[in-house]
Amino acid sequence: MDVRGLVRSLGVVGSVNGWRSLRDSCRRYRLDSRYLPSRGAGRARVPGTARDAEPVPGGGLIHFTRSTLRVRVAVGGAVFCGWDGADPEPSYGLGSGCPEADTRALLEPDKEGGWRIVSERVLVVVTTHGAVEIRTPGGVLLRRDLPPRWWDAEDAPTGEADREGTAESVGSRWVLRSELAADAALFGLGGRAAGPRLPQGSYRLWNTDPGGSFGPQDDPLYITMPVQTVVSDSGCHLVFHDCTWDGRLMLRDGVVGAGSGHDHPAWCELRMDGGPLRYWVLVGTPARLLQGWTGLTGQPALPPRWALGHQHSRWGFGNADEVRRVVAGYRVRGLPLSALHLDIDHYDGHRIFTVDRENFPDLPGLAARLREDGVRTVSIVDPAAKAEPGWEVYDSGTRVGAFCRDARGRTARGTVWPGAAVFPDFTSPDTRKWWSGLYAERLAQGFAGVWHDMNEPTSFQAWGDPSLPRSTRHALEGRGGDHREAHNVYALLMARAGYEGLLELRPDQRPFLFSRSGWAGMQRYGGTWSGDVATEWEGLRASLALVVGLGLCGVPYSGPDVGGFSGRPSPELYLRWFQLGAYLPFFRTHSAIGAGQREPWEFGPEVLGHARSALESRERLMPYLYTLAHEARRTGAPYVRPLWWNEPGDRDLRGVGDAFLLGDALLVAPVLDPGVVRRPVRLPAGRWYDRDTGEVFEGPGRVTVDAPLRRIPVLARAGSVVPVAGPEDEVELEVWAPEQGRTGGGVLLTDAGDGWEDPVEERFTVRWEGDRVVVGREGCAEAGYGVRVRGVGE
Ligand code: NBV
Repeated sequence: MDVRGLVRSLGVVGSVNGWRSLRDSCRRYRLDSRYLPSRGAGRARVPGTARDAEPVPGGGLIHFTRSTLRVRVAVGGAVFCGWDGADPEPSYGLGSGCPEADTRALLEPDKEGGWRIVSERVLVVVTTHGAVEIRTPGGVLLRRDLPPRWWDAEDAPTGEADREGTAESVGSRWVLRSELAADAALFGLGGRAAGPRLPQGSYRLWNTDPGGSFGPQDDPLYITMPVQTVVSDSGCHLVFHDCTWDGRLMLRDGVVGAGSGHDHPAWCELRMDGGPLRYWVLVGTPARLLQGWTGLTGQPALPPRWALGHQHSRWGFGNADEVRRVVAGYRVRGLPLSALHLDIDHYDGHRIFTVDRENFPDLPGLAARLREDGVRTVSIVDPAAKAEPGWEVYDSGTRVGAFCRDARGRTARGTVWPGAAVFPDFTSPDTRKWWSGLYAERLAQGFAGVWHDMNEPTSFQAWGDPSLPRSTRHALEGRGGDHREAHNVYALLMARAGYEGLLELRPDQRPFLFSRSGWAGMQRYGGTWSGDVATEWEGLRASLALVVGLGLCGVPYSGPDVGGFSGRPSPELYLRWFQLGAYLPFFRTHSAIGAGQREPWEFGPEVLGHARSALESRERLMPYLYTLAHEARRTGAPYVRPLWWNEPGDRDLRGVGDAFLLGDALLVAPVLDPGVVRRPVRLPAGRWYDRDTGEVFEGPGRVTVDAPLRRIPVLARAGSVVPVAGPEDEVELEVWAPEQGRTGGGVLLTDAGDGWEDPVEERFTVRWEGDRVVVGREGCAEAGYGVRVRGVGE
């Protein structure tokens, strides 16, 4: 038994819930061992030898003695590979179904004996034994998937739902090993604290609440995704294994020029507990990969403009007076605040979609008054509902059959904050519809957005996985199945229900939603945040890793609990976290109950002064950040990008985890260690200016930059145009002189800040005219905005 888990369940969640979770763990053991099929070791099945192939639109079906492989290239260049009859659909990952086939892609016999599918952006070679090679159109090898192996399920489950005769499939376990270039660096797999470049090791694909707070060594976390971006000298590619089941990826680095001078390839091996063996591959530059990926899984939701401002939260505000006091604290000090978040302590007895009327007697009134000061309110929403007959949410959910059932067909119960709790089955369209309607209550309370928590889903357990039993039944859109298949998409589908609900209830406004857990495609509905990151320097580093890694998985809007979730940060740690947060898309201070306050004035006058400058820098950058939000929606390019984004061939940049690009124009080098006032920065190619001092740095290479306590280094790329907010909130252009003989440019996207109108796009050009830097706007001679040219004679 996991002692940490037991202590946690008996202590932290209160002794009644502690004993409950002990009982839950025993019940889970009984249910899972009785109703889940046992898995013997058995002999693995492999595809055998290729017999023949038949062309189909976009590719072909290649028949082996013991399996079939479908290869299909879609318009836009994404390649689908499906073994053993696996089709692209149904899929929870794909945004709007399977893209059309690119009928120009051709199936041909390969001269080595196998088959090849030739298309515009990628060449797929299938060998006679079932290895699949992904090559550039010119033939350079990017990835070789060895023939897969399957272990077919021996026993069918004996659960209730199977007697109902659903079309449920009992997945076979499978293993797929892939060889990658010797210099390959791997990114992604969801939110991984050890990243952004994933060190060799083993990564589980099972959304997990780590319990307590986490640091870089904790894995897996709340969001796992079978999505990898691989960067190597020979090119970049992205692979999405579209399988929601539990699994594990083993990763081994390669060795360049090992021993005898030969390279040892890097490799990874994916082992899945079930589900279809199917995957998508995209090939191209990082920008192309993200464009293709969000083309496949959906455009990122555009946050309303206010969601890019500073937001503040705390678990334990306690009552309306405390909320008013905190907001007034921001106001009297002249500190900008965009939103205030209410955690579970505003609920009535931990019941979701309720309000504690004693401590928050008039929440709509409070929200309206805050709104007059420009502060929105955001509400936490947990999925688990108190199992309490007579309470409307429980009763209405029961009436529509919204809650998950256990393997015996009884309503599945777990333990969360309200004690005994039931869990909506978001894999059922009826449940989603019912759940969507519940958000009307939140809107009536004056909330402008929602924050989904505990949706891995978490159910306290005395030991083992803190979630529902794996034998728990799910609708899976009518196909039927169990929690092994539904667990990883639980939060994704909760987000879908929440997003659709908000959209239907308030069609003129963009839903603002962010979710702790999720899966491939979650960007369609909103963003995410770090979860309970530890209040330590290591936690600060991990929170940046998460944001960069998630961006490469198509989720551009995220950020950490500034200051860390647990414990009280030192003033220096708080300040450095705050300074980093000011350059991340989601900028929110938050803390655990009892972990002290995170308001900027709680750490002394010096920190307050520097936090104020960080807030001012954030406000000034709003036009740029909002442009990046629109670009993320249009192109999938995250606001926060790794330094290798434009130069994946620069190996030195691939391992950088302490700096990032914010859009194309800026490079942010936060301070992630104590006592640091100067720090090294690995620069991408080109000229860079310190945005504060104007000091010039030349890349590529390593330079040292000043990082005094009052600011973190932010460098601007030569030739860039950064739209910023002037003193009256009017847009100004901050223009950085291009290198002599070079040109530059930038873009500004503006709209009403909410709603669905297309943005106005303005493109700027920058060039030298003699010894003057001239800024123009496409279609006009003049820039049309106030221009401040920097980097000339500073
Ligand atoms: O709702 C309370 C917390 C919340 O403050 C935090 O942000 C979430 O990540 N929540 C987790 C549940 C309690 C965790 C101990």
